Amino acid sequence: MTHTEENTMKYTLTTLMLTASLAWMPQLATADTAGNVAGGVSGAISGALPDQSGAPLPQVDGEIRKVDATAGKLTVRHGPIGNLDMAAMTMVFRVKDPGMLAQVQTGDKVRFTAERLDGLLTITSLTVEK
Ligand SMILES: [Cu+2]
Repeated sequence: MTHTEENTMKYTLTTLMLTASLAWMPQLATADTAGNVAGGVSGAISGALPDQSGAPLPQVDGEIRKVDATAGKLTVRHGPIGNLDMAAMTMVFRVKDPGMLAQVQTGDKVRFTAERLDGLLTITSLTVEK
């Protein structure tokens, strides 16, 4: 066996291994999705608490104070949020859907639902009050 052939063998092996690991990528992606499912399961566990029995999230009244399209965030002056044990205040929320940012302008009155997703307070649905 010449050195060239040996190198070719090594290259082929490396390629095979790479291919094998690449073939695993979709599995990893699935595993990641499974991780989200696991997150949902832990959410379901916390949902077993008496005050979170999977009821629909309460609609919260708010007024848009600032739209930060770059950061994907909204500053909202909001009323009490029962599901988050939060009193009325002005604060920054992440939005679940970036499209929400295009629906609102500073000063708009809105009704929204908010949840803690991945540890971040997130507006999960939003409607503008006309
Ligand atoms: Cu708040």
